[in-house]
Amino acid sequence: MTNIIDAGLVADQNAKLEAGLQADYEALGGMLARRGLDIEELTALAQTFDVAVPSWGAGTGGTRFARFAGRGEPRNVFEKLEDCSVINQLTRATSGVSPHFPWDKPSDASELRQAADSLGLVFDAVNSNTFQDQLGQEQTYKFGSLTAQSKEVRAQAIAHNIECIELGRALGSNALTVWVGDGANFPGQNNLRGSLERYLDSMREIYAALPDDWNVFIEHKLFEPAFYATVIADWGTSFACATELGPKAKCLVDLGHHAPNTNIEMIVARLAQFGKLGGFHFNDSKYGDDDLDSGSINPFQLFLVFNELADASLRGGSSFKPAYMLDQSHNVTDPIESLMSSAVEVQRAFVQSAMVDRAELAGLQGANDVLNSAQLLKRAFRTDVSPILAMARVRAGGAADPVAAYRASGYRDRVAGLRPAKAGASSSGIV
Ligand code: AOS
Ligand code: ZN
Ligand code: ZN
Repeated sequence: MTNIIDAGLVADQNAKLEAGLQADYEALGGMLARRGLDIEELTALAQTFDVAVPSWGAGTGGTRFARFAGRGEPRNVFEKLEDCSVINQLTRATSGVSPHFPWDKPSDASELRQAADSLGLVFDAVNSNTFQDQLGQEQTYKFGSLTAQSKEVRAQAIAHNIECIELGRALGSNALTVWVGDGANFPGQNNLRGSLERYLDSMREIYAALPDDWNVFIEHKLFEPAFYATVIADWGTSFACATELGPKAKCLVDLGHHAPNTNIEMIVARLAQFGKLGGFHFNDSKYGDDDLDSGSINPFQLFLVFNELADASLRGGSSFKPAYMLDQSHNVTDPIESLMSSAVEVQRAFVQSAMVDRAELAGLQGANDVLNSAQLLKRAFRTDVSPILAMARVRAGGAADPVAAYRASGYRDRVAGLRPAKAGASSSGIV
């Protein structure tokens, strides 16, 4: 595997932090032992964690008002892969890349797969894009895609999704994520039931093109760009459609796609209970689909989501394997730094949730000991597992402090020289 960041530099950076890390790790280990937890088991568990990085996240996002380009942004999918590889090299927790078509459409899929492979990366779920028009495209998605009134528009959107499956297949992926912004901006614009009927008809054709070992993930979102009525607005609609379509169709939960204060962990529990939890787009939000860095606003919510996942995996065993992806938009930070930090935050919630003694929790719940049930969760959430995460990275060849190592490497300056700034609009205004 090609290391983009010099391995010697990472080792030097780690050496500077080694004594402190060791001391913190031992102190934490002692504290956990008094709770009956083995720090080595938790570190080994942390090393199993993997969350895919969205290819579009490597560039600076934007809002509907403006996009302020970052330095050295990747200009094509190969450069996106290089950035993703830096993220994985330093965090050792992001071996997958989730590509978006046609933004990342390769002229030669095997060359792209080879490039990913040489960087130690694999392709995760592929994403279709029928929420914007591409240059030279015959039909417009202005009035919808898979749910459009026009048969020709729907046919084009279906064909695009099928092409995504074919590309994904050549890249070694095994899932297609479908998010459509289709819906209405005005009451009366669409027949609400008719739109969903057309969605299902279109999705049936896409579903029929799935290889045997593939899944299709239905991603719901409350609003935007349809501000009055989005066709796939909530988990109920997503669940109903996934159920209609069949076993390969599952629901994808993007943490930013709910009304404020929605109990997302309960949605996760419901979908897991009925075998329809396909995966996640992790991010954080304060108001709407803000696409802020994971864990930056509401880390307790992230922890509670993982608490449900821990429960589901205990019940479901190894067959319970939802796909983890980040889906963020970075407007004011270096995307590589944000994605590394987010991967670590999601991994943190994963490890913290493993520290909850589930038998003890069940006992407290059974005894209606409400206060101690809540405290049990809080105790895990309040425990700073940073030394475990750092140790897991170091042992796997990553960086004790990924952002510090990244800055010390001068990677951004280097690529800024090689990749001239790209003027104009975002490749992804919507994330
Ligand atoms: C849109 O809001 C969704 O989060 C999608 O996942 C979207 O396709 C992706 O973020 C790329 O723009
Ligand atoms: Zn998303
Ligand atoms: Zn979104």
